[in-house]
Amino acid sequence: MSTLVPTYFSKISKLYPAHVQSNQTARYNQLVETFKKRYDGCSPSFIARSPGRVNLIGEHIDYTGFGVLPMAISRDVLIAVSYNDDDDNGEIVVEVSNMQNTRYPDRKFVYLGKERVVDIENEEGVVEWSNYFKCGYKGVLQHLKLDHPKGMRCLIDGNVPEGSGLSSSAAFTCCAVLATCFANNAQLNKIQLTEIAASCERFIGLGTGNMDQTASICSLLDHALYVEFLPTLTATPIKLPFTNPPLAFVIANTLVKADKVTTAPTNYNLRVVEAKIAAYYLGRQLFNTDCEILRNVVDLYDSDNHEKVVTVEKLNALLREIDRLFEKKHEGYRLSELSILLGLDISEIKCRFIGQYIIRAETFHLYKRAKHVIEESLRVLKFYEACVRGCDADDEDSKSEELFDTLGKLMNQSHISCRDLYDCSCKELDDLVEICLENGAKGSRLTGAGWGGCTVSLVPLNIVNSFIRNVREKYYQPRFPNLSEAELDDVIFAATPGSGAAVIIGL
Ligand code: NG1
Ligand code: MG
Repeated sequence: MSTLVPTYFSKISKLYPAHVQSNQTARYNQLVETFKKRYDGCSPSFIARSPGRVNLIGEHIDYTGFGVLPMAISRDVLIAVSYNDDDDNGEIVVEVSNMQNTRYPDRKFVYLGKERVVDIENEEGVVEWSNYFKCGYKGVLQHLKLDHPKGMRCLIDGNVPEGSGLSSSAAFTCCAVLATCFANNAQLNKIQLTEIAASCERFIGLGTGNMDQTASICSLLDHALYVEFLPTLTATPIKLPFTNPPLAFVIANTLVKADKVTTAPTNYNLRVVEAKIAAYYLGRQLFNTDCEILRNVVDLYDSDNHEKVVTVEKLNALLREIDRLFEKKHEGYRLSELSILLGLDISEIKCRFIGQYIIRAETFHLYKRAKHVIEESLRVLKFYEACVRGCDADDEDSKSEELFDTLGKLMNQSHISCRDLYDCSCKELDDLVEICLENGAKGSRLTGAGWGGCTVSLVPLNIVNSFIRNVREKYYQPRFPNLSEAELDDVIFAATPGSGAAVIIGL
């Protein structure tokens, strides 16, 4: 297995699949023109870009330490940057402006020194757009510890649909990381950039996994990315077996906005906490050891072996224990019951597992969350193997049919598990998945955090156009009759794997 750490300088022509090239050139030119207007005729010195991603399989398991399989898409965030002089008081100033500046008003802030860098205010229920920039900026400068970083003037253009499970937030923070690094001449490779980016969203109160940042930064054009987090972050580009059989991934947005920041206490952060508590309980019961994440429990199955490979056998062994050990399966545990189960005071539980996160929960579903995580990890292994096998296979029709079915089934099982065990689906996602399957998708599932946002469907290439037409008619027409053609192109589209983050100079 090769690990790729490509450098990040690139040309627009190398970043996007052929069918979206021409639009991109116009878009970059417009960004440069608007930059000049906004900043007194000054031209940007460089443009940083980082894409959104679609997760093909492996949902809600990155923060438990298991491998996932996303791919970057062509939708991305661009940040055009020029340098800024210190102001009259000698302060280092950063200005951020957005192409959509009626929705996202201009902001300006000053550098507050090596440790503090910049203050990020998080008001519950309010999303301040510039915080995503500040996150990346702060992450990089805390790492670099510069005495005098460069002042920056930035203009941002993003076209990843927001709150749709396509990682608009990671695309933005990753792009801010890259822009800040490059502005300050920092020599970091893509894995280092990813590690900084991955730790950044905590500044806005989210306990995120690292899948999105890795996909956004490390992806390679025409490849999906198999990402492993332990023992070290490894990003392996994999060819998708898609010329034979001819398959495509179609992304469809439910148009239910899944705003992860405001719903975190009952949704995303709660799942992170539940999965952590489940790991702790299993670690204590099975190995008499304190575990933080479920992957650590799996590793204990052969603690003598330093390789620590996740295998089907180990995952199956843990699954049997999960079924045996959790008495309360579908009703979950109240905090007082957890206290007895874990042998910890409520205050200890709060301090150890909840920490700085705000959580609102009546019951904690340890069984369902653990079962999903382990079964989903099994599906990722199978999906990965099927892709590798598919690329090696010769072109017999029977083999391609078999591959369709294998990948499709895994995606369907993933959706059902997200819906029934992880409780991260919603009615619209379930409806859309059903419509996609009824109209010829081989597999269909929610992608990203869930609770709204997008589905991803595996569709035979020869029916992609009719598939999109039918889903438009069955899902969008009755619910959103007023969507324009252009809007519809934005809510349902076929996606090919795009490239990861890059810096473009000399425009
Ligand atoms: P989205 O859907 O982009 O918010 C989130 C997490 C991922 C992963 C998925 C669920 C962030 C930045 N991303 O993605 O790390 O946990 O949910 O698989 O929080
Ligand atoms: Mg996100």
